[in-house]
Amino acid sequence: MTRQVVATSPIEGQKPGTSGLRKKTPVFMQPKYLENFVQAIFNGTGGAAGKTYVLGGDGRYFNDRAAQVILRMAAANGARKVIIGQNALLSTPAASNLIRKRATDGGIIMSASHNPGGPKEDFGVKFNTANGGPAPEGVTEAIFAETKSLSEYAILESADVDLATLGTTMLGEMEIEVVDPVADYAELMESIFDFGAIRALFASGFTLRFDAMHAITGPYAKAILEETLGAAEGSVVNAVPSPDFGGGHPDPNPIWAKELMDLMFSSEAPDFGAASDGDGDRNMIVGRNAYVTPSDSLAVLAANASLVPAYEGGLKGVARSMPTSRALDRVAESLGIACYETPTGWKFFGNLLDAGRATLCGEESAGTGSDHVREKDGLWAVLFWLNVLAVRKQSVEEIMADHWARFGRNYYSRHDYEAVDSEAANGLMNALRTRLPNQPGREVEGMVIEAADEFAYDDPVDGSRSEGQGIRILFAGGGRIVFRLSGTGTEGATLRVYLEKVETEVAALQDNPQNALSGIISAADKLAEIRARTGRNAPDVIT
Ligand code: G16
Repeated sequence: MTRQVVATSPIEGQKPGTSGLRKKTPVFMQPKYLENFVQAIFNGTGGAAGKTYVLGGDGRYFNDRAAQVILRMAAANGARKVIIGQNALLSTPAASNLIRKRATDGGIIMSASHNPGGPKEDFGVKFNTANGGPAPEGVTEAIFAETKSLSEYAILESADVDLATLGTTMLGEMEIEVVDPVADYAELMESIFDFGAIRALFASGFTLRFDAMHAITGPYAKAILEETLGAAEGSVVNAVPSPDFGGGHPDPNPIWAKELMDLMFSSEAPDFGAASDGDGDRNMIVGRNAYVTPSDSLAVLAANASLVPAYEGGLKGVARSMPTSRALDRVAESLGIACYETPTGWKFFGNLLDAGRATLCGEESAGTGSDHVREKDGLWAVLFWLNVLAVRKQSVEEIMADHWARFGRNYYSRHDYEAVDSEAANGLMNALRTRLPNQPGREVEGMVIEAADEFAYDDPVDGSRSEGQGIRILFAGGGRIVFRLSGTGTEGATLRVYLEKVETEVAALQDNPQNALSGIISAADKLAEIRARTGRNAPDVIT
């Protein structure tokens, strides 16, 4: 087993985005591409010598090969130990839990989340720090800086490590512990929720369909929902993770989880439907005839948190990403707790959670979580809903109607224009930016613009400032449009248009969101000249 120091040179474009480095798989598989980025992670975080890391991924194509490379590089860089999920599998929240529970120095997660996987699809690598959360911007900037000056990387020459067998082995001087990916996570869930109440719910005949979308949550959901909580066998579908997610797009939203949506709106619908994504941090909640938007789900969970054992003492505060609807703000107001508004990206919640300022966090992009880990957590959100349903003994539809009647409804939708020409997308954003000062007071589609700005965030804990986080147009009466370019796409630019309108009239609470938002939707096109600048007549994805 020899340690090799391989000469290399910087590779362009290794800048981590919203959540780590995501590229097309063939890009990641190019000679030295993965190696350069992994060496940059080690160099940018003070070296690997003597450190302990967690390693795992969502099982997508190249996950197994990348894991072997990362292990050999960690060993060659002097790491003390790597704790790795069996067969290099770990859901993102399970990885976050292990990083915290075992008090490690951080972890490397191999995933491109909800993006499709396969030889021609997407792959990704991200570094999480010792708190279990995605590296904050200061760290990702240091890693990026390393990618631009790298001249060599270190790797051990060795045979593949057996990752199928649980237990401890050595790779050179480094210890490798292969762990059951599910066990610690399942234990954590049991410490948070009222498993007795959920068990009783299933025993009473309550039915569920959980769509794991051929991705990582299959084994977790089978073990927890079916084997521990007593959901009928077969309630978890598409439960075997596959390297290309069964050829699908493992993004739990009404478009990509259409089969589940169709079922939930049919006469065969079970009581509750849910789905998670490629790496298990996103969730979709849908009741019988009732799709719950991620923003509404976050608000409902906050309003009902006292029904869950871990949160019955009250929430310290809540946080949402800026484009997430402001339904949460009204719940926070009624609870008399702070509601923080952060830029898009789970990494921005880390400081608030660590400082004990927030207990629950969430994003419109199907992410909800709490201070139990430092990632969003798909299955946790599903269990939270089940706990609430078990206690309230109402349907999802009834819970939503009740919530809107109490707090009003924030009609909400996101329109995505994918793989848009990057120049056109930047041109659209620049034009909006230039016109910002002239917007207040302007009338569009019968609505008056009250304020317009580009969101910047001053972290209240460490004082860091993040600029250029989305353009906001705020209308009198609570309507809002946000324009942002995605930081997770791997092809061209993805323009995200976030649309919101507040309704408090009881008679108008049950409308179709696209209908309720029609004025806001045409205002967005007028303000940003979407059709003219992108050449698109309609969004690719509406959530
Ligand atoms: C990642 C981040 C989320 C973010 C989402 C969308 O989610 O962790 O915080 O909201 O991307 O980001 P963007 O709008 O920049 O594409 P995931 O599930 O992909 O890790």
